[in-house]
Amino acid sequence: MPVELYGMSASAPCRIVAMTLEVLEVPYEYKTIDLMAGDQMKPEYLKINPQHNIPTLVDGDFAMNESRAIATYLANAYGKDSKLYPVDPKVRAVVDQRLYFDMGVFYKAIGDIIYPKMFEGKDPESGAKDKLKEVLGWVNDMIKKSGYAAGTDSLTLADLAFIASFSTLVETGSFDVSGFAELNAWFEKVKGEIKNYEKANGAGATAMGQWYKSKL
Ligand SMILES: N[C@@H](CCC(=O)N[C@@H](CS)C(=O)NCC(=O)O)C(=O)O
Repeated sequence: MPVELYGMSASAPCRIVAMTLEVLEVPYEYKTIDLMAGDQMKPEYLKINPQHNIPTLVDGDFAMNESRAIATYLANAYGKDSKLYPVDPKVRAVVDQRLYFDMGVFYKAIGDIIYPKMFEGKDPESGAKDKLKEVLGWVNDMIKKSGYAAGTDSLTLADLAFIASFSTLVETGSFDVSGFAELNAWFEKVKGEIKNYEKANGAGATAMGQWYKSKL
């Protein structure tokens, strides 16, 4: 039975998981959970994810949420020799650092720019743009070292998490990212290294961008 990914393509966390499945070439079935329709609160979904968020992964009798933890599970379970989640403790630690940073800092700073408008019809709080600029500078510096997010010589889960976040920001057009040269070069390069990029991330990021723009 193929693994099942419950989610929505507009959701950046869901796109991290979809890209991981594509890069690892794991067959999967995409089960759409439409947040606008309230699918996440249905009893059958709450059984597999009482936290009622997306994504959720179901692999046989095993179910879990939290996108970046799902990505590391998939790499451990299906990509044992893959460079996507390196086994060297220090290299893996840097990948993990990037994943936590993506959730708590990078995507957070992006959300602080786009979510107030999308969900509350408000402008971002003062200081949010300066914070995002600082965070983008850090991300640019991380990438500068080797052209990949974790300083490796090839794609890792850190790149998948960062591209889900960054593509969302770019598609909203809510922030001028042109000053971050290495980040933009990385974005163009890495898109071409992710199998079925458009299906797994590009289309969903565009949808998120259109949704944001519809609220302006
Ligand atoms: N840290 C979580 C965040 C998941 C998340 O916030 N998902 C949002 C959509 S992007 C959601 O499901 N919201 C609906 C809800 O929480 O009920 C992850 O990375 O998986």
